[in-house]
Amino acid sequence: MSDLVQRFVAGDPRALARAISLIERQSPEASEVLAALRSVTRPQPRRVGLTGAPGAGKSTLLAAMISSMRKQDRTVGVLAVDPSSPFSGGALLGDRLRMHQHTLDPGVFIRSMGARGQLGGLAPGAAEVAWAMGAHGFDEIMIETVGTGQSELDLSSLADTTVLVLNPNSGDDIQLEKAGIHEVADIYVVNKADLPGAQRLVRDLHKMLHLGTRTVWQPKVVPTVANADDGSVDKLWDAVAEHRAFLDRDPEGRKVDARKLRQAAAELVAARVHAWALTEYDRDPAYTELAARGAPHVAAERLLAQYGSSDARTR
Ligand SMILES: Nc1nc2c(ncn2[C@@H]2O[C@H](COP(=O)(O)OP(=O)(O)OP(=O)(O)O)[C@@H](O)[C@H]2O)c(=O)[nH]1
Ligand SMILES: [Mg+2]
Repeated sequence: MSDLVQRFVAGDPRALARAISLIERQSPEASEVLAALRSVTRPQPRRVGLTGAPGAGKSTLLAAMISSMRKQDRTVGVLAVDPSSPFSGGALLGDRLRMHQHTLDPGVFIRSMGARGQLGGLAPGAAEVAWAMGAHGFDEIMIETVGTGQSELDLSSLADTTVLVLNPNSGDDIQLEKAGIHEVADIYVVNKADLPGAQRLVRDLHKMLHLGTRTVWQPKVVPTVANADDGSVDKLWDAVAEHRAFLDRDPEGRKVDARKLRQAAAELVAARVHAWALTEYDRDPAYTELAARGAPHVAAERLLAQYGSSDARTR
């Protein structure tokens, strides 16, 4: 076993930080370390993902959720993914995290990642980083990301329980109409419930969710005031616990997991075809000419037909 793996398994936080850096740099050593860890570490803890519009209160909520776990002596690993930032690193987003009270607590590990220009989705490597935190032995893994449409989908394939953070009177009703949003969240939080309009949004959400097609898990709606100690955050943890019990108990719950996996797999395929199409464009000027003549869809059809032949994929 390499020295790094040994220190990682012994619980050295610097070994975790080092492993994460290797993953972020997509270093070949990262795959070796991850493979070695897979055989020696305990089963992964469940993950909670928080998403929502900028300023919805995700970080404030996260900090309050961490406090609530720390009172029970549970350790927490946090991954904050900012799809709008090309930067990664430990401290960069730290100021924005509103988690100062946790940064000196050895029972809490906080890491930020940028997204490096992936179509609005999560950073490549985010899944491995979350896994590495779980392997390191934290009791809870929490992931925060700003909602961009794509990032919610990515998050729902990364998290076991996806929490969508909404606010009263913030145009979220329009946001709710967006395709896909209905499907991805397991829990809807109406944060800033101290502001007017909260009850209305809670009611609208209940209406919307009952009209929804989802029959397997009936999503919860939880009002919270993240910056007040009013017990609402504990209610959110109760909802998370209910969802986890559902995942454990209900064989139908597996369908939800299968849906998430299917989503993740489809995105991987899309990313690969996208990369392939770009190299094909470079290789054959005919595609660029087609696109320049205002016929990118024709170029797309040809590319897809081309992709269907196996020699194209291995080229
Ligand atoms: N009134 C009220 N304000 C809140 C509540 N929760 C958070 N805030 C405030 O909302 C602002 C944004 O909170 P953040 O936690 O930074 O929001 P965020 O969703 O993490 O923001 P980004 O990471 O920038 O997307 C801060 O000024 C918080 O103090 C709440 O329940 N009620
Ligand atoms: Mg934040």
